[in-house]
Amino acid sequence: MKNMNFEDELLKRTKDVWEIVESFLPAVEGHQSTVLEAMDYSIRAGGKRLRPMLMRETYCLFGGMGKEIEPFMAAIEMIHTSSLIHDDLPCMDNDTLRRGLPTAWVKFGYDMAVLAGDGLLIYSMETAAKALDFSDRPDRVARAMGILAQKTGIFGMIGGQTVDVELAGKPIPGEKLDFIYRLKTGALLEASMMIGALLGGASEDELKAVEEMASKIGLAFQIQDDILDVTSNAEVLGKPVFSDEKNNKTTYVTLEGMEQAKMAVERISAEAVACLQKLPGENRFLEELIRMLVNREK
Ligand code: GRG
Repeated sequence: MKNMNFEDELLKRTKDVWEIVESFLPAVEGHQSTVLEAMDYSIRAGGKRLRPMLMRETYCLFGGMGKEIEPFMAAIEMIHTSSLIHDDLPCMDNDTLRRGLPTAWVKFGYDMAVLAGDGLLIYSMETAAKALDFSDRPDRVARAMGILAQKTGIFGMIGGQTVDVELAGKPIPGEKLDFIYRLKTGALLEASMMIGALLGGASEDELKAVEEMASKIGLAFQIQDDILDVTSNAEVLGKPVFSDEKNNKTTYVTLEGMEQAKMAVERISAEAVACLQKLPGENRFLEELIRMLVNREK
């Protein structure tokens, strides 16, 4: 990152990442075009594209230079978008605005939104498998697909969401909240960075270190999300504020208070940057990205 203005570079890399993701989207056509349209609408709606960006930056950190990362970048954004579609459903957070647009269920109906979430989720696996066409290490691609599935499923994001939904309206002890955050938000960030590291050629010890760093980023990211739900506004966030209060959710802010929450974000993100600095290689953009993620305003 030579003489880089971080904001400009972030814009440029976000555009590059989006072009890669977009190149893997299925055409909206055929008898099932309604569900394809709902998938397409939700993924094109915007968003920061953080997960594929973190994946690519971690891949570069370990010296990765090929194209086998690209299907995985698209896959992780598909999974993330599928989780947002389902998270907004009336049976979950019942939200009507996402990424500044009507949510998928508002636009396409409850039935099509469920199917669009399912469709994106499984199309992500079909997409990730395309990495075999670009790689001479099928063993790594197979392992990366395993990580992707595990961190998405009941031992990852879906597991965390289960506990989150079950405990809505009930008091949650700190360690359970920690479990929810590590899984529902942290797991996909872990998958993103671990897959980048694995395909980039990281050793087993390095892979573990990356998982730990990403887990910290996930925790700080979710606490910041809780903070923004109270302090920001719908125009900036592109989604409703006070969604947690509406759904009687215990969050880090309701449990520990705003000041403690802000201090936790600072502390945990500094720990994540320290983890990054212990890894071999240098990626100043990634370091700045981690700082930006947790200090973000949307
Ligand atoms: C898809 C089968 C299936 C299940 C989904 C609903 C669910 C299970 C999980 C919800 C996970 C969730 C939405 C966690 C919150 C994570 C979070 C803080 C999301 C916001 O991420 P950003 O800020 O969003 O990166 P953008 O819009 O920028 O991409």
